[in-house]
Amino acid sequence: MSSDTIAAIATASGKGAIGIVKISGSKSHDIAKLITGQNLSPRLACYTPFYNADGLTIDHGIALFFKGPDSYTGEDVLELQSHGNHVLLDQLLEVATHAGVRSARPGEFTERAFLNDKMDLTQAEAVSDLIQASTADAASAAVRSLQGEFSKQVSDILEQLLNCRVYVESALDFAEEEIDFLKDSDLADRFARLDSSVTQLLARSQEGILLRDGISIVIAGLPNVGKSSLLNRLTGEDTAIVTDIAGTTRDVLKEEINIDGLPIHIIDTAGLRKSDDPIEQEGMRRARAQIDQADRILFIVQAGEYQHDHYTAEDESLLNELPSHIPVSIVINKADLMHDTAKESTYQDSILVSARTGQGIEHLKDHLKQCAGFEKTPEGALMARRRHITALNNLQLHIQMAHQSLVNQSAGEIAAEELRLAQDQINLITGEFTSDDLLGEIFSRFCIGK
Ligand SMILES: Nc1nc2c(ncn2[C@@H]2O[C@H](COP(=O)(O)OP(=O)(O)OP(=O)(O)O)[C@@H](O)[C@H]2O)c(=O)[nH]1
Ligand SMILES: [Mg+2]
Repeated sequence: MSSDTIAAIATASGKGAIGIVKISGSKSHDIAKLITGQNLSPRLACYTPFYNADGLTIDHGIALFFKGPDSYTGEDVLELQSHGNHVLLDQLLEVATHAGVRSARPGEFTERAFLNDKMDLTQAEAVSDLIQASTADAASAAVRSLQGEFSKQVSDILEQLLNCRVYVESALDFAEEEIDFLKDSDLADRFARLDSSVTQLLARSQEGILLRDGISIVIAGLPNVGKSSLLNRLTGEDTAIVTDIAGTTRDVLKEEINIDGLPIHIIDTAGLRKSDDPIEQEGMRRARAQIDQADRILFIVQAGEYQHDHYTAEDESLLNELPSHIPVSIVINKADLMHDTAKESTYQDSILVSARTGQGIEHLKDHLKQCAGFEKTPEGALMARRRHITALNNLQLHIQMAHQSLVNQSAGEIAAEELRLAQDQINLITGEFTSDDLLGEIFSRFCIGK
């Protein structure tokens, strides 16, 4: 348990009805006495005057004392609810500081909760994800993980894995019977179940990550093809300037929409063409910088009146210049200008829309969802981190290798080793083997006071 006591303002900065100061550590009870003038009973809300460091009453509010280990951090915790004014809150903090309490680092309360076994690492990370969640779906996924659903799935996988390990290792102890024993169909079932549990957890976690991070889409193409009009149509707002003058957009415009809970960061850029205008050149440089970082490029071309004249030679050469590692969706805009006969023909690899009339926009949204691999799992998304996905993928590989070495080579020793490596991956997720550096990195991304 940490020896020093920490304090922070837990509410967002600015003025509000209520502001909260949180203190955790062995000095919490003494600080409560200094600030309220009384000995607080645990878990009893106490309406009391608050005194500053000079002993003057600065406010009346609620003080709550939690005796460790029955608290958020597992230590003695004091929560002071005053009016939400930082001048007041700062004075409350000052009393604590004078008594030798130091300011908490970002995420330090939750870090202590983790170190004192109040929650595991995935739950601690879910706290931060819940605070940051920008959609209701992302928040639900974070709550599921915070309530331990992710951890429960992981421990279920661990149990199954241990089962397989015991089975394989005990087979090794009976070397003569090894081959038959390891080829037992019951063992194959166990491996299959384990594999499918990992697959299911991966799907739910990937959905959670998508709900939190979304995907970023850059709208690119020649000038005047309707990129900004498409941005406006997708967001339903009149954000970008649209004119019939080629080279209207110069700045990079960023907007966010969500499609069935999937956040999509849409970036409108300057049309790409040869130009001597230094402002337009800078716009194009910025456009290309955005393109390089996108998850996907929406390459817009203008519909020709007839089917065969959609792509100009300029479109083609621009398309060939795009970075090859970023996936591209070709969107043919201005469908309303097309001849009826051309509309009837379908274009396999491209999406036909009209930013003006809204035609094809729903189809485009479905396409984006599909490209992102966004599928709602029946059990619900679980908030997770990319490192969890990496660990789960590695875990699955080790399990598959173990199974193969049993089936193909009857190599029990190798299988046992693979299963041991698989277990290391689980320990990485739960935080059992996590290095201090990684812990520092994880908690530093929290807000102060949590
Ligand atoms: N008929 C029709 N006109 C459109 C459509 N989309 C855009 N336009 C028109 O095409 C012209 C150019 O539209 P913008 O959205 O400014 O095109 P842009 O690609 O952003 O152009 P730059 O910013 O110059 O690169 C405007 O006159 C729009 O009204 C569409 O779906 N149908
Ligand atoms: Mg534009």
